[in-house]
Parts: sequence; C-alpha cells; structure tokens
Amino acid sequence: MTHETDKIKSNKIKNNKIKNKTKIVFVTGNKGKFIEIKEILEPFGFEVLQEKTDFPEIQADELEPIAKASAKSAADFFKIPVIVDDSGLFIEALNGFPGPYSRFVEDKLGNQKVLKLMKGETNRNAYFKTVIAYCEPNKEPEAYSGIVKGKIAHEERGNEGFGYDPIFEYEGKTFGELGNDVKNKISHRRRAIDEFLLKKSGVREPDF
Ligand code: ITT
Repeated sequence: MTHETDKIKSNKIKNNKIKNKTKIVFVTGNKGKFIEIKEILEPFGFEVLQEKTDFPEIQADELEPIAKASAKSAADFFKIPVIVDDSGLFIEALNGFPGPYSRFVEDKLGNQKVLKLMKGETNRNAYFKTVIAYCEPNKEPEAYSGIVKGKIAHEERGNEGFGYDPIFEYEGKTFGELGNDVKNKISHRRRAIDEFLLKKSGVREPDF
C-alpha cells in the first residue's frame, strides 16, 4: 500500500474523529510501543495513559490469543477499558521465527545474532505484525491486527525507533532510519490502530 493511500485513509478518520478527548489506557511495559501508540492516537482525540502489569503472558503460536488474554486479565484487574498490543517480527526464511517469541529473542539474542542467523540467506522477506486487543471489564476482548511487509537488512542501520527497527527495511530504509513520523504512517501498529478506530468510530472502509 502506498503512502498516499494511507494519507487518504488517515484523513478520512481524522475528519470524522471522536469529538471529545477520550481517555484510553494502554497496558504495556514497553516504552517504544507506548510512545508510538500515543503519537498515533493523539491526533484522533485520545489521551493515552500507560499502565504496567506483571501478569504472566500465555504462550501461543499466534499473537491474537496472547493479546486477547492479556487485555481480558488487565481489564478485569484494573476495572477499566484497556488496550494491549502484542507484536512480533516474522522472518520468512526462518519459517516465521521469532514471531510470538520476539520479545524473548530480542532479550536473549538481540539484533546482531538475528542478523547472524540470516547470514548467507538470500530470502530477506519479513513482516511485522501487531495485534491490538481491546477489552472492557467483565466483557470479552476484541482483536484488531496490522501487518507491514519488508526485508531484513544486512546490518543495523539508524538510531530511531526501538527493538528490531534498525534491521527491518521498508522500501530501502530501515525503520531505525525512517523515524517515528514516517513509521507511524505506515507501520503494522498504525494499521492495527486504524482497524480499531474503524470499528470504534465506524469511519474507514478496510481495504488491506
Ligand atoms: P508489553 O508486552 O509489555 O507490551 P513487550 O516488549 O513484551 O511489551 P511485544 O511482546 O509486543 O512487547 O514485543 C515483542 C518484541 O518485538 C519486543 O522485543 C519488542 O521490542 C519488539 N517490537 C515490537 N514492536 C516493534 C516495532 O514496532 N519495532 C521494532 N521492534 C518491535
């Protein structure tokens, strides 16, 4: 999808944005994710507050059940509506690894060792996926997802962003080089939030 299409979509949502400031609680311990969600949601009239939890995450091969279970536990615990973001980097040549185990792999291996695993590999295709789960206390969680396709770079590039951003190339530049302003227009996280906003405000027709 082009930047232009994204701009049109964003404007559609912006023009129909939620009138009054809506508070939304984002449960995360990851500062990079919090900053991005805040920057993405604020122009749409949301005030984003951060809560942290130490709840153990369930283990699963898909992000959706992990995000939904976390959102349900957090909403019932804090007794407020919450969003949770579960994300991962899926590398084609590694059969989708690290995927749902991305946090563990970042902590234990880091970008340099992931690059080492990819040494000599000509298929550099990869995608980032985010699942945003929304849950109100004593209700069932809802999940919205977004994907961005790219390539694994041959070396780390760029000082912006966080996590795997310096090794994930989108149209020739890494997310670490692009910076938040550009990343937030086209990222997996932005696309998942767009789906969430579409459902909540009923504005945009999904076409990706
Ligand atoms: P919470 O569960 O507390 O929200 P987390 O860091 O465990 O934080 P995830 O499981 O969603 O979050 O993230 C999986 C890993 O992928 C983690 O190491 C992140 O730093 C990384 N990651 C997530 N989104 C990313 C993005 O947009 N760019 C680069 N790396 C990202």
